Amino acid sequence: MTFNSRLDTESEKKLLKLFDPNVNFRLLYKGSHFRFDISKLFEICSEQGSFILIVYFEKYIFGGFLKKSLPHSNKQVEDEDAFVFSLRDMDSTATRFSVNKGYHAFHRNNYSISFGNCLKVAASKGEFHVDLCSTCDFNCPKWSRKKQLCDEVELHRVQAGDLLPGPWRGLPWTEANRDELRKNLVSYEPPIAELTQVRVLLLGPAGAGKSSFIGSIKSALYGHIVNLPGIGSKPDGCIKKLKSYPIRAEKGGQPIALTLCDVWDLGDTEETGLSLHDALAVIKGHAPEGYKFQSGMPINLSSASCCLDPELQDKIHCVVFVLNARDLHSYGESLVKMIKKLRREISDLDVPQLVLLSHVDEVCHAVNMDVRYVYTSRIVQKKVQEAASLAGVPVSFVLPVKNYMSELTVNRDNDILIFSAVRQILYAIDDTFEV
Ligand SMILES: Nc1nc2c(ncn2[C@@H]2O[C@H](COP(=O)(O)OP(=O)(O)OP(=O)(O)O)[C@@H](O)[C@H]2O)c(=O)[nH]1
Ligand SMILES: [Mg+2]
Repeated sequence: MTFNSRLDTESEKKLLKLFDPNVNFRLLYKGSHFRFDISKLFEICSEQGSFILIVYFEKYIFGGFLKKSLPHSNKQVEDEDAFVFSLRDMDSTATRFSVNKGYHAFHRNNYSISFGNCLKVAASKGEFHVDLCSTCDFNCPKWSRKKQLCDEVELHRVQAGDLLPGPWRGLPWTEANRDELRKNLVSYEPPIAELTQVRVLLLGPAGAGKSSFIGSIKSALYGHIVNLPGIGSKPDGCIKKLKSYPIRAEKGGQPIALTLCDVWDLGDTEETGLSLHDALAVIKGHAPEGYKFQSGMPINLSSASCCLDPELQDKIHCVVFVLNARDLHSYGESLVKMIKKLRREISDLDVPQLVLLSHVDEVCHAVNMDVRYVYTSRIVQKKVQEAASLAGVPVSFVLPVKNYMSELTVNRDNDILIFSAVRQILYAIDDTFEV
């Protein structure tokens, strides 16, 4: 029988921040599921390794962490790593109070469990009552509640998380690498003399992060966050026309040799969003800048605004499928079919194709805390494999990124991840022209 934690994602993230990035929680016991039977808690949770006990009130969460296991029998446990914590609905972070040296961190008997004298949960007649006291055994939380009935009690194992012993792709997270990647992008020269610019088209479902990626490249280059209009505005606000974004090294400066092109999203069904016909027209360079796409109205190539015989510089030189790591599993069959059809057609045009996997910060807690874990994360690795199989490309063609979104400032490591994705795109273009 399964049961879900009462802990919402935001609160879980806040609690996880109390720990090393490489841990996660696994729910073992939920009071309401077991009729608040404490003997069941002991039966299920004893000797299961490090754990947190969480006590829920309407607007507060309290709890304690023990690095050692919950003991099988009644006894006291010494644990220098133990702490108690609190989190209120409106708090931006959870607060942790470490055990003071020399005090017993934990104690259990048949009817109760206690973190020092600070937090005690006692069972009586199918209910759990909680005592919270301000004592000196745990670094002085200002707590005071006596025999208060709580809404829920949960015990979660705190277990080794999802980081691999070493990265599955190497990327130096240094200032020097950031500068080098930036310099190489800014001084990039297209592989053949005929081209002054390479044009990269971003294709993907709504909300995948296409516009955000363009904003992120600009942000990393300018050194401050650039929010493009239309980012995240759903559903009608999304861009429905062909829009090219020349990239500049500095705000207002000369464009570098890279232009990114944004279009209408690939729809969930055959009838919605950018059609195969229109996508190919853009890639072949027939669609004029600003062309407005409409459902059921394919681009008329013989219209005056269309370019029947485009030059190489008007065409797309690399297609990047942007997919959202969080939504991969829910992409519909017709979207997947569309991507595969597009892939086949684009391959016939000898245009390189890559997959940009965005939102990786939302699938892995460690990456959310620190983007440098991106290539050590087992979860991201799995998502990259899923994206590769969805799009039918080798795993090495999938580039995980975390776009800038709610941040106010850029940071070195995220710049490195964004720049390194751009570097792979430029390599793919160079390699294609070389053969
Ligand atoms: N956490 C997180 N959020 C992201 C990331 N990339 C984009 N977002 C958010 O996802 C939402 C959609 O991003 P957009 O860039 O507008 O997506 P889009 O592909 O341009 O979507 P349409 O224009 O509607 O097709 C926005 O709220 C972004 O802030 C990412 O890497 N991580
Ligand atoms: Mg967009």
